[in-house]
Amino acid sequence: MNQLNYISDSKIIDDLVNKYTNILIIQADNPDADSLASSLALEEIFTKLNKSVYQYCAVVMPEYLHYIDGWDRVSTDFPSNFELVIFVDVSTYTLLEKMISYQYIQRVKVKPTIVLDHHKEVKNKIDFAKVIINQDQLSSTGELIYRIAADLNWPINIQSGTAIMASILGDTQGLSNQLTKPETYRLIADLIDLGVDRLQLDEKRKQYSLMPIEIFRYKSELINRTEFFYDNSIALICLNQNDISKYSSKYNQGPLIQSDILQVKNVKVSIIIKAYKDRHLTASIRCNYNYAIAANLAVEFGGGGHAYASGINLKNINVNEFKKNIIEKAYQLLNKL
Ligand SMILES: [Mn+2]
Repeated sequence: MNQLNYISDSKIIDDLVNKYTNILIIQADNPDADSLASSLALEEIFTKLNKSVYQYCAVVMPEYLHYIDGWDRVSTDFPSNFELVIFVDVSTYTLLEKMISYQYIQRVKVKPTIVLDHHKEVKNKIDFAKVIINQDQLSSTGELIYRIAADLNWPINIQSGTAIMASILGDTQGLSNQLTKPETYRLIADLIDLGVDRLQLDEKRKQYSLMPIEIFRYKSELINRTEFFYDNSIALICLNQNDISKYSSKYNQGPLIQSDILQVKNVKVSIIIKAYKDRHLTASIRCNYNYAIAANLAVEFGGGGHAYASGINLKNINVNEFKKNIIEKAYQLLNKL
C-alpha cells in the first residue's frame, strides 16, 4: 500500500490522547456497524490506556446493530464533562444535524477534536478539528483505527479486535464489495490470529437481522413498487411517510431490498428515496460493479459517500422534482463512463 498520509497526523493524535483523560466519541445521525464498532474499539483501547470514555450518538442504536457487544453503552444524552472529542466514520456537518439542532456542536467546537473517516466525497466538512483523517482507500473507519493503533502502539485485544472486525465486515458486506483490498484480507487474518472469532460474529449478526413475517411480505410490496428507467439501467423505489412510520424502525428498507434490485438484469444503479412528510428526504444509492457513479451522483445533491455506495440528505425538497432530477443525473453519469 502507498505510504499513507495520516502518519504525520498520528503524532498529533498521540499527543492529544496522552494529554487528556476524558474522551468523547461521537457517531453521526446514521449509525452503522462501522461507526458503532469504531466507537467501541476506541473505547476498549482508551480504557486500557486509563482514559475515561463517553460514547454519544444523537439517535438510538437500531436493533439490527445489537449483535455488536457494547452497543448499549452508546448514549443519546450529551455529556457535560469532556476534554477531547473524536468523531468516527463522519466528516460532514450534514450527518450531524441533530446535535447541531440541539446546540451541542458549540460545546464540541471549543474542545480539541479529531475526525476519523474514510468517505471520499464530502461536502460541508467539519472544519474546526485539529486533526482530520479521511482515508478513502481504507475499507472502514475500524481499519483506520487499527492502522493508527499499530503506529502508536495502542493495545489491541480480542474485544477491540472483534469490534474492528465488525467494522470491516459491516462496510465491506462481509469482504465482498469494492472497499475490500488485499490489506483488508491481511488485517482480517491478523485479527483471526489474535483470537477474534469471525464465525461467531457472523452468526450473531444473522440472528439480529432475521426479519419478521410482516417484513418479508412487505418486501414483495417493495418489489412491486420498484420503477425502472432507461432500459432498466436505473431502478428506484420511493418510500413515503407511511412506509417510514410503519416499517423503518423494524427493518431498514435499504438492506431489505437494495441488493435484490442490483440482481435484476441490466440494472446499474439502484436508488431508494425516503420522503418524509415535512419535505425532508434521504436517498440511498448503490451501484453494480463497473458502474461506480454513487459518490458523484450523491455530491450533485449535496450528499457523499463511496464509489459504489452513497447517500443524500435534503431539506425542503419536492420529492417528484428530486426524483426526476436524480434519474436524469444518474443517466448522464452512466453515459460518461
Ligand atoms: Mn464506514
